[in-house]
Amino acid sequence: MEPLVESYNLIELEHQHGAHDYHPIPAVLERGEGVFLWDVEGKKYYDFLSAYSAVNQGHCHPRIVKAIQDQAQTLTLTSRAFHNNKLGEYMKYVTDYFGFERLLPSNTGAEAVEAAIKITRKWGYTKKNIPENQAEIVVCEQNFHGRTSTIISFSSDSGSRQHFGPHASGFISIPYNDIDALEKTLQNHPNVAGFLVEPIQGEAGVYTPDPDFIRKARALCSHYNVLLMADEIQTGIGRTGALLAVCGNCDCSGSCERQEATYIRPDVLILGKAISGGTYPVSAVLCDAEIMEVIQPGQHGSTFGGNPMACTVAKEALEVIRDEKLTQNARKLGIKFRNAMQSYIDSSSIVLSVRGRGLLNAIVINDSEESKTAWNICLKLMENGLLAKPTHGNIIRFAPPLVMTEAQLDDCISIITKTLIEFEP
Ligand code: IF1
Repeated sequence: MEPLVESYNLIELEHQHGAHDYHPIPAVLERGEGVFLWDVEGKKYYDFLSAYSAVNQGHCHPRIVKAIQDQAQTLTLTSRAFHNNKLGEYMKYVTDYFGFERLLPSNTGAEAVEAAIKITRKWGYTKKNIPENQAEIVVCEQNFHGRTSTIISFSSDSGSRQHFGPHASGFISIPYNDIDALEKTLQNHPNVAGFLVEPIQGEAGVYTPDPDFIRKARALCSHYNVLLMADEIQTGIGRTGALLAVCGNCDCSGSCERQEATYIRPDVLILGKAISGGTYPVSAVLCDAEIMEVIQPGQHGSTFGGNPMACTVAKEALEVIRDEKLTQNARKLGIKFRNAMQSYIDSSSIVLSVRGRGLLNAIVINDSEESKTAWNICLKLMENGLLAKPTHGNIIRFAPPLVMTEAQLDDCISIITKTLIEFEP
């Protein structure tokens, strides 16, 4: 499918003047509202990526947009050299919301992961008495935690890592979802300060671990005095049908209030993306005071972190999640979506399986990782009015905004199944 003239020119402009750091689906978008996007030719699409789960509240949510507009006219940035009147209120709101004592503000996901690594290492030296420069952090194979030079050091993806060395040391990689490997590692490495984990691996293709993996990891971390660091940048804030994916196994319909016996509480919680509803880069690290106190003035910071725009927007975006019961909606629609896909798969030879939780799902295409099939399916989905993108060659991630209605989901299921049928042999 050839892009139309205006799209083509705009794509060319990027290609000629930009770094070739992405290979996007050829849709050139200019407007969004709720679950919909429009391209420069006026074609309307369902968004089934949500900017990698950043736009959980839907595009241009009127409440979030109003918060931005009002704050933009009042005060945008002070730096942390001074106080601003939004930061304290925001910190109180978010720590109450997620049940932690302290928040460290930052902008992008990778920055928050970096901050979490620094906090955890310093906790290791000052509270666990790990000898200086010996702290280790256990990570999982196929992880995705961002693109900084430290974070890519423990990536298992060669494209992310190769020729970007020398790489940072102090990370031990174990297979994901392998509780025995975690136990052995913690037994044999007394200098481990933290275990950094995604409750569901997004980039790995929405790889969902065994239901008790995180629970057992929690118990092991407590036993070995290791901080459980949950990267909920992609999975958090309603996406998986629970406020946080770490409590995805409890039966609270996403209304978890933490007194649930089944709630799993990380020691260090990392949030990004949807904390602002995808309108402004906002991220955060949350933990209790006993851990956060390792950071003292002059030891960490950011020009933009905690600015009044970010605080105002993120508070509004979190209120929207709660007021519109988006977590519960994600849970309900997710079940419907996977059931519909499963019944399609039962008589399909092009789709092997569907997996995920809430509205973070993926289908596995019956072809090799090197094949173009998933890419071609996504191009056809685009033609049929739905935007999604392959990951790992043969997996297609489906993650619409959480404001989707049941009728819209029915419409999308019919677009997806009609498209897939065209690829059946
Ligand atoms: C890209 C994936 C999603 C993340 C987790 C930290 C970050 C991310 C769990 C860093 C970012 C993104 C970035 C994006 C692709 C994308 C992604 F395909 F790689 F896995 F979402 F699914 N932790 N994820 O998922 O956050 O610094 O980007 O704000 O193009 O690199 P960031």
